[in-house]
Amino acid sequence: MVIRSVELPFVCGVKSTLPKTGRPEFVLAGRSNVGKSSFINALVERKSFARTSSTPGKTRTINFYNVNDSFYLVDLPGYGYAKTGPVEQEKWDRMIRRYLESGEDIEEVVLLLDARRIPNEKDLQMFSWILSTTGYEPIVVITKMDKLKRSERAKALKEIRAKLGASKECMMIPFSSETKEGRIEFLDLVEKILETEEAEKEIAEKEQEKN
Ligand SMILES: Nc1nc2c(ncn2[C@@H]2O[C@H](COP(=O)(O)OP(=O)(O)OP(=O)(O)O)[C@@H](O)[C@H]2O)c(=O)[nH]1
Ligand SMILES: [Mg+2]
Repeated sequence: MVIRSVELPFVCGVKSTLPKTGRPEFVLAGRSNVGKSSFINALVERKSFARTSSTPGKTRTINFYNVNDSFYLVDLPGYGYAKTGPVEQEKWDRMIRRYLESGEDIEEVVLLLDARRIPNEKDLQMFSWILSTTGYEPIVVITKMDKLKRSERAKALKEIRAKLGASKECMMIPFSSETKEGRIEFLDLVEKILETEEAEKEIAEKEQEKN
């Protein structure tokens, strides 16, 4: 997929009304500092389009990135970061839940996990919450793969999959925003999903014409 354009038309705070984008949305969920915003930058090949930081808690709004006028990448604030205190954290968690539960255009939820860490309680909760809310396992993206030695890769991926209790079919993409590993794979997957979506729409429209 060639990235022709990227825009950030909607930025939502805790109390904002969520936009109706009318395009398939790919939502990025994950712990603070896991690399959600960096993932977006790597995908669209813009060094700092989405703001990133080495201190957790950088993204504090829901940001809707319009890519090619064809789909959205949605950057969420990270969960599990409580520097601002439990009250603020609870507000964010509620905002994220509200969006994930009611977002009509959500096509896929992508759960990002750090290659160097065994998923914690929050990650496991998120995984099973996504499964029960959407009916599907999320696409799992394993970030910061560049931090692992070659010899550690297979073991790390296996351990994460086991801890999640993910099915064999659950997509797990090793990724690095440094080396761009996994970029093409993820974009190809998005393309395939969009094509399937298009084909299904056409079939539905033809069926409707018949009736
Ligand atoms: N080496 C390496 N560092 C990464 C990678 N992805 C992100 N980082 C670094 O990790 C830190 C956090 O990245 P962000 O993209 O801001 O993380 P985030 O998930 O958006 O964080 P919040 O907005 O706080 O939820 C930054 O210092 C990034 O440079 C990666 O693939 N490899
Ligand atoms: Mg961020």
